[in-house]
Amino acid sequence: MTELLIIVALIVVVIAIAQVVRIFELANKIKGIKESDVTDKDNDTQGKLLLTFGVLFMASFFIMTAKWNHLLLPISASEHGVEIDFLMNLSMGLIIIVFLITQPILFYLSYRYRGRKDRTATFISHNDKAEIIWTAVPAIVLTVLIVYGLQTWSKVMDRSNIGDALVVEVYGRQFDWTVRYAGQDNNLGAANVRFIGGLNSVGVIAESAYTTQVAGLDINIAKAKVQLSQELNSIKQAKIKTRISKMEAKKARFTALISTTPKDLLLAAEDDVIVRELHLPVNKTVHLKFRSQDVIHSAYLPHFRVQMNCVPGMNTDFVFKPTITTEEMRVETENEDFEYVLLCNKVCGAAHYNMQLKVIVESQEDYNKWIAEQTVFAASNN
Ligand SMILES: [Cu+2]
Repeated sequence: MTELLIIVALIVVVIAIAQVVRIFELANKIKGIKESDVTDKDNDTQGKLLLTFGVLFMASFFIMTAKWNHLLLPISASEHGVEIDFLMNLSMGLIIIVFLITQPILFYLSYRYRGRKDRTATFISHNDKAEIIWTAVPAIVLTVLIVYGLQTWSKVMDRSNIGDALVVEVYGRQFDWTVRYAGQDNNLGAANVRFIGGLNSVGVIAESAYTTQVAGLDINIAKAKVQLSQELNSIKQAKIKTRISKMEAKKARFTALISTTPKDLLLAAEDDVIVRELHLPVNKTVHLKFRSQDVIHSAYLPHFRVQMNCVPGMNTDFVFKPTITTEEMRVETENEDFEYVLLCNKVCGAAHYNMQLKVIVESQEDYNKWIAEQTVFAASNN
């Protein structure tokens, strides 16, 4: 009911405004003023309104900056992030300086030289000096920013220092993240979505998993065969046959994958560790490798200035070094509940908003202690 009343009230207001405008038009017609005529009074009003808008606009910039500046990210918690922040602050600084100079001038001059019957414009055909200045200055500034940006980017994406990096895989799917550590050998085993089965939720290709997965399939195939032999209804028989052939195809797929994966990779997979939290030792280079099961996700670690797409059927990665532990960041942000987080930054479906993973940065000792407590892949399959 209230909604209906609001709609009726709005319609009445619109009609009233239209009528007032109509009255003005008629009054002008009587006075002999054409609709297209602009009087000095009109220009004066418009000029003052523009100046008022300009003042409010500039004031809103300062008020919003003062009020919401604290919502920006805290200092970078990674080595390369400091450079990204510098580049960002440099660009924003330049933009804000230009904004603070040009906008007040724009609004003031529009007001100062508002239209008046006795004022005519000065005609200047061109001015070489002015044109050179306003072309050269932005061109130089932008070139410097772009070259500096490209240099920073190639430094951020540098792969030359990954020799002793900790290798970790981040696996995205609708709607959660799984983390796989490479284990003692720091070598991740191969993985494929077509190898997912039983407890092997991210499809790690390993003999231990193969044995369990195939054993499970064999039991189900045998059960289905017994069922088939007892079934008299032909429609149900056909259904069971389809189920059996699907399970046999799956078994063949597993066998094909296990037989085409090199022996050393099969072995490397056995000591992998699969968990639901990302623990990182501080001041240690991390080589994050990303995979996705279903659609494109984007692994976003805002505090480390890291983001990388996770694309199904493709391997992407990012190398960085965390420099501030969770504990230190709690002190820095004066927030004892502070936690680092990895978020999905690609709208990937209904529960995208909740696709996040807790990230913990800790000392090497704490990390070693934590990883030692986790179950290795070979053991988790039995
Ligand atoms: Cu996602």
